[in-house]
Formats: sequence, C-alpha cells, structure tokens
Amino acid sequence: MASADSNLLILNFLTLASLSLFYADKAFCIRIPDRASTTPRELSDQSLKTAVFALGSFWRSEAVFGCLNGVVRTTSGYAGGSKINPEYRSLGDHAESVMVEYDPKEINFRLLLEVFWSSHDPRQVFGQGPDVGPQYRSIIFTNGTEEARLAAMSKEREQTKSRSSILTTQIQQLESFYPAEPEHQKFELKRHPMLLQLIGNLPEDELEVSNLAAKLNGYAAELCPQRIQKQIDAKINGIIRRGWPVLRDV
Ligand code: MHO
Repeated sequence: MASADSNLLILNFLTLASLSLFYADKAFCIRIPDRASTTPRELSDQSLKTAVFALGSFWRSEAVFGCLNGVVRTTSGYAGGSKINPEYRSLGDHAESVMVEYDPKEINFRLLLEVFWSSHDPRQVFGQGPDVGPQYRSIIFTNGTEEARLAAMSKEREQTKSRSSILTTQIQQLESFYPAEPEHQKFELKRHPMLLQLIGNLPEDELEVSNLAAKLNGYAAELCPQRIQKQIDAKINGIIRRGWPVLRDV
C-alpha cells in the first residue's frame, strides 16, 4: 500500500483525462468497471452460513474476516446486549461485532474460530489495545449446540496455551445483530479512495454487500493472509502499470 497513495494522483489524472476525452468526443468509450463481482444478496443466500464475533473495534473486525477465501460478505454491527436499535454513540450494553457470511463449502466455523483467536488479544480485559470499554469485549456468538460445542472446545485449547492469565472471551447464543450505520461499513476500504475508485465507486448499498469490497477492506487494513495480500498487491500493481483500465478502449 505504500506506493498506493502516490499512484492515487496518477490515477486521478488518468481518470480526468479519460473523462475529458469522453466529453470531447462521444465516440471514445469509457468502460465503467464491472460490477458483476458484487454478489447479489438474493442469489446465494440459501447456501450461505452466518457467524458473528466481537473482537474489538468493528472497523478492524470486518477487515479481519473480509479477506478469507469462502467469506462472501461482512457487516459491522452491534450484538451481545439488550438495547433495542443501538447506535454508535449510544450502543448501550452491546459489543462492536462483525457478521460474517460464508460459504460452508469453502470455509467452516472451526477455521473462523482460529482466525478469531489469532486476530485479537482475548486476554485483555474489556478492550483491545488502546480501545478500552465493554463495547470492545471479546465474544463468540453461536447458533445452536454444535457451534457452542466447537466454540467451547476452541476456547479450552486457547486457554491451555498459557495459564498466566484468563481468557475474557464469552460464548453466547446470538440473540440479535443490529447492522451499524453506513459510515462504519467497509471503513478501512473507505480510507483508500484509490481502491474505491478501482471498483467503480460503488454506491453505499452495493458496497455493503459486495464480496470484492469485503476483500479489499481486509487488504486496505493489511489484514489479509499474506498470500492473499500479495496476490491483490500484484493485481493492483498490474493495473497501475498498464494504466487505468478505462483507457484501454480509447
Ligand atoms: N480506535 C478507534 C475505535 C473506533 S471504533 C469503531 C478510533 O479510532 O476511535 O470503536
């Protein structure tokens, strides 16, 4: 990502250049980046499973899971409390959480649990790093007895890694999940205008359900598994070398 910011200017210039060509002569074609990578919610919901975790700031949590193969969508939200319709500035007793929709043929709850444990410090009491307070507590939400069993087993395993402190992680049956406000969705991706531009500046509602946006959100936060982080790097560098794809048709 280090070179990304410097490339932003170039890309902006190229985009402006292509736009002015477009207006100068309608015969020049501007190809709007393909939106097909957005998985429409209705199409695949049937076969997808859902998991919810709390592991600190939901900006980061969404990025942690968004990049995994088999994860189709992520949503930042509030869960674990009793307040009806929580909001960011008044979330009551809820914890910042992420809802992960995944294809069970490609990834499973066990693997998601591994990612959960390795992506935060479950021994820090009511907080993650500088973010302190119960809204940052660590929770595995479960749906049914099998998930509760897997969660409990994985917690025991995690606890045996060290007995010098106690895991704070709670395991709870999921009651309600309230999606957070739009400005908290794909927050890490939104910090990188160039990446937004590369996927065609999707409108908010499309961004929220886009599989590609979920992946790039993880990439933007540099939280993808290393192999995937490198793959995306290579792809973006390729685009930058060749020039903004809209120019290929000019
Ligand atoms: N450390 C973060 C927490 C944000 S969060 C979504 C901050 O920049 O305020 O609670």
